[in-house]
Amino acid sequence: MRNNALKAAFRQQTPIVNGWLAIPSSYSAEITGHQGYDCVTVDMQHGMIDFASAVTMLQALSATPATPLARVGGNDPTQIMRLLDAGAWGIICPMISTAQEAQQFVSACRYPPQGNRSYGPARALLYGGKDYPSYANDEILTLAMIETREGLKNLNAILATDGLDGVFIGPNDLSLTLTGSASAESQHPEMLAAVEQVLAACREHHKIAGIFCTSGQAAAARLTQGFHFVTPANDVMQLGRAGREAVALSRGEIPAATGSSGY
Ligand code: 3PY
Ligand code: MG
Repeated sequence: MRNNALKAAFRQQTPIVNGWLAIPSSYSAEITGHQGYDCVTVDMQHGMIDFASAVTMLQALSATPATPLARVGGNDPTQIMRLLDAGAWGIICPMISTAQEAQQFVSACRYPPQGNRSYGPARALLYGGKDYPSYANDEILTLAMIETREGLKNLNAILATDGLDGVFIGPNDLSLTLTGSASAESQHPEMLAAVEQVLAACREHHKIAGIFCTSGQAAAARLTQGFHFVTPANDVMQLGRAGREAVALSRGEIPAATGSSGY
């Protein structure tokens, strides 16, 4: 049995730092997995990653200390099933706006009787061991993304979903819907209130509060604020930033400031 270290970390109130991969490369995944992240997410929503690449990335991650996760493109039971079969130890599902959607998401991650995941654990058996089917329902992490006005309105009902481990704020989408402009570190009063609302609701329901951030500094501030699960930018943002900095330093210039969405 392979315990999900992220669930244990949450029980012990240890912060979880999550890497985020949008570049379809097993080599990038392997490098990222060795940098000290608690977990690394393969992004099938906005990343350039197809299923074949995701499998090689999950394979690469499973040779590192990081727990492999995937963000799916949508609340699609078939994609969720295939990524779990491929060895993802948790799923982040975007755009969850109602309790019914949260229930559908969690069901797709759980074998009967708790859910309706079809049986065929394939690579999950190689990563988790032969007894995977008997413990997968307890160990697979489920995080619903809160990034719509409706999701915020239904937050308590979403968090009450049995088997849901927590929520993950998509700050670009949430600020887009609340304020009309996408910004991962928005200081708009409505966005600040929304973030506090999510934190308070997670405390009340004893569930994980996660959020995407644009940098390590921003992630540190979110942990201080009370989040348990932070993503300090993705591989594209980090590569772009490192490149800009190298060029600017080479030319003796000051590195350009990053945009509001972090890219
Ligand atoms: C958002 O900020 O909306 C996200 O989905 C982060 O990846
Ligand atoms: Mg989003």
